[in-house]
Amino acid sequence: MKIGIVCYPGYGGSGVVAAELGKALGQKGIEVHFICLERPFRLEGILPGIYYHEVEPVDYPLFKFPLYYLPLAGKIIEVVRTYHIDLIHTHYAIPHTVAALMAKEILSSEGKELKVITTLHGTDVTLVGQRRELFDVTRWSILKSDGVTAVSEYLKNVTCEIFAISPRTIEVIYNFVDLDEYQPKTDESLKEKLGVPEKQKVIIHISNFRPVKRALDVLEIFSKVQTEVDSVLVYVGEGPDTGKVLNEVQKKKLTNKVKFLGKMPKVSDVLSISDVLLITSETESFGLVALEAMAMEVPVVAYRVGGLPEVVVDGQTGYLVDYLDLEKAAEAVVKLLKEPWLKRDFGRWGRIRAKERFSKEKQVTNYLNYYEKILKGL
Ligand code: GMT
Repeated sequence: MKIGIVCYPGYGGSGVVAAELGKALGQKGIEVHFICLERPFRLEGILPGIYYHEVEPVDYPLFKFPLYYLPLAGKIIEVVRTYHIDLIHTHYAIPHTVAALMAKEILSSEGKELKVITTLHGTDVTLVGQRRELFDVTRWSILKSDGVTAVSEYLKNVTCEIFAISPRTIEVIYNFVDLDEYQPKTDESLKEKLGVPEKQKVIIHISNFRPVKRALDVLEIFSKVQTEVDSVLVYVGEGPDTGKVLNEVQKKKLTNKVKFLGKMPKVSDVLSISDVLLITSETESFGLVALEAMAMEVPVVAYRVGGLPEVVVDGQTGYLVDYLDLEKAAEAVVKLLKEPWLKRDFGRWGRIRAKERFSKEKQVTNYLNYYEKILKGL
C-alpha cells in the first residue's frame, strides 16, 4: 500500500496526529508521502518509508493572496502519478479534502482511481466549517470523500448534526499516544534547568494560544491556586493570544511565577516535571495534550466540553468542571496539589486508560483496517 498524507505542518494536534500516524505506517513497511506547505514539525530526521513533498504557494501581482489550495491539488496529482499512490488521507477538511477531491477527479480522466479519506479534527467542523462562506464546501467535501473519520464520538455527532449527514458516513478512530515516548520519568535536573525549586508544584498549559483555548482563564485559575499552594505556571506554545496573556501576567504581578517556554516539538520532558495539566478550551474535539499528559501520569483539570469527557475520566484521571467555572477549576487543582497520593493515583489511572483505549498500536491498526476497507470499496 502507498499512501499520501496531507496535513497542516504547524503547531497543532491534527499535524501531530498525521505525522505520528505516517511514522507508524512507515515502520510497518508502508510507503508514506507527506504533501504539505512545510515539513511537519514531528517529522524530524530520516524515517523509514517516509517521503516529503513541499507545496509551493503561487503568487502573482494580480492576486491579493498567494494561492495554496490549487497548487496543493497540482502537487497531489504529481505525487500520485509519480509514485502510483492509491489513497490520499487528508487531515482537516478545509481546504485539504477539496484539493484531494479535485486531484481525484482530474486523475480519473486518465483512468487512475484514487481514494480520498478525510479525518475531521475539530475546528474544521466546529468553527471554520460552520462559517457561512465555507459551510456548503465543507459538507460537500465530507460527502464526496470515499471515507471519513472523526477523532471522537462527540465530533462525529456534532458533524452529523451540523451538516445533516448520516452517522453511517463517519467512523470514529480516536487519537493516540506513543506510550514508549510518553512515559513517566524522573530527571531531577529538569526542574533545576527551569529554575523551579524542587518542592514547588508545577501547573502546565500547552496550546497554540488560539482564542478557543482561553489561555487567560488558565492565568485566572492559577492566580487563585498560587495563594494556597507554592506553585509555578508553565505555558508551552505560542499563538494569537500570547501577547494578551503576557500583559495580564505583568498586571497581576506574577512574572516570577509564570514561565513561557514557547513552542516545543516534544512535550514529554516538560510534562514529566508537571503536577497538573490545565485545559480551558471553549471546545475540544479530543484534546490530544490531555492524552499525552495522562500517558505521563499527569492528572488533567479541564472544562467539561466537547470530546474531553471521552478522554479524561472525571474523578479518576482528572477533574472536569463546568465551562467557565474558574472557582471549581482552582479548587480541583489545589486538591490535586495538596494531596500527593491523589495526584499519584489519578496519574496511574491516566496511564492505564491511555494504554487500554488510546495506544498507538490500537489506533494505527484501526486506521489500517479502515484503509483496506475503503480501498476494497466496502
Ligand atoms: O484548533 C486546534 O486546536 C488545532 C486543531 C488542529 O490543528 O489539529 O486541533 C484539533 O485536533 C486535535 C487532533 O485531533 C484535537 O486533539 C483537538 O482537540 C482539536 N481542537 C479543537 O477541537 C479545538
